Amino acid sequence: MFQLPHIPTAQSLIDKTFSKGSMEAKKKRATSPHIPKEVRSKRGEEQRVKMISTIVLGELRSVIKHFPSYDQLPPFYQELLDVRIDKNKYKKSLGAVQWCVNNIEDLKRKSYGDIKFSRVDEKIKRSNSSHAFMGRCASFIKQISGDLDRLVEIKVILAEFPEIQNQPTLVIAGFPNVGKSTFLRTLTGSKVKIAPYPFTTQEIYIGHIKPKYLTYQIIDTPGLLDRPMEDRNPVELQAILAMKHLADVMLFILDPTGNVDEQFSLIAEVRKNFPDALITIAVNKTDLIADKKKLENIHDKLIKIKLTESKPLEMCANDYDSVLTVFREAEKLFTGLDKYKY
Ligand SMILES: Nc1nc2c(ncn2[C@@H]2O[C@H](COP(=O)(O)OP(=O)(O)OP(=O)(O)O)[C@@H](O)[C@H]2O)c(=O)[nH]1
Ligand SMILES: [Mg+2]
Repeated sequence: MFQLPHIPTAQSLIDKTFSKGSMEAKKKRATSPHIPKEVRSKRGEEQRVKMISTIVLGELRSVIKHFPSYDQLPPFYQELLDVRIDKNKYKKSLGAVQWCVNNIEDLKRKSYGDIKFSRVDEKIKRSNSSHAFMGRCASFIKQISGDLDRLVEIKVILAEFPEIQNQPTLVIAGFPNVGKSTFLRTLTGSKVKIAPYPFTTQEIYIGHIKPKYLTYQIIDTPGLLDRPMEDRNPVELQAILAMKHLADVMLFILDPTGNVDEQFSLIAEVRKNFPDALITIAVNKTDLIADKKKLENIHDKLIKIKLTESKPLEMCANDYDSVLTVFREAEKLFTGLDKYKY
């Protein structure tokens, strides 16, 4: 999703740049043998400082430039980051890299000046300046060692973030194991993991479908249990964020072979939290229900407790035709949205 740069460890940055600096200094001393040795040695030390600071600053500036600043992230990504990591640590780590850049810039200016404006015969003074530069430079880099390591962890998290498009969006929600991922896979061909146990989906997954002119974004979410918002874990919170920030329409999938009252209660809770949400409900796994009366009872109860006004659709999430029928029903709710116009 984000194009993030390579992040070096503090030690690898020190090792790489210092050895490059010493190679360049040596090269400079060896070129133009007609020039006096002291002059070449002076140029060598200038080159060392220049080379080390150029590489270190280049790598660290690239980290700052390519990592998105937290405050500029769209709200969905900000909150998604919040459920995965502590945003203050993120800000602090980027701030620490900037601190290191500022210090090395100052240090370079001073050390380079000391060497450049030294007299040719001040070899010891130059060598001391050069050593002091390397010592302080290494010390600045070591001080942000933990921050660089943390940015590596954050990079892994950011790289996995789903790529959200500005398209009409259907968010699939429901209890764990009800067939949400199966629905996404059957409808869009998306290779999401499906398994006969709950909590299979741990993150948000996206598929697309273009039935006619418009491309829809279909979002599969981790399963939700019926519990208050404050008790939800970070995995569940991702589903809530998709509902809050991304859903134009929500599709609730019910599993008639599970505890239906708890599933009703979940829909009621979501309705309470998102009173303006456009929600459609489908009853899945109908192939497993021999007693059709049971399905009738579910329908009646949904209408009675005012979770839906019309009879919810029935489907078998492995069966494309029934899945498409449910999608078509959800599609009707998109009419009137700005994004829906074409
Ligand atoms: N018989 C039958 N099994 C189904 C149907 N839909 C899904 N399943 C099965 O139900 C199990 C759970 O399906 P998933 O699609 O992984 O369910 P989920 O809602 O994404 O589950 P979580 O990711 O854990 O929330 C799998 O074994 C599916 O094969 C259906 O219509 N009929
Ligand atoms: Mg799933």
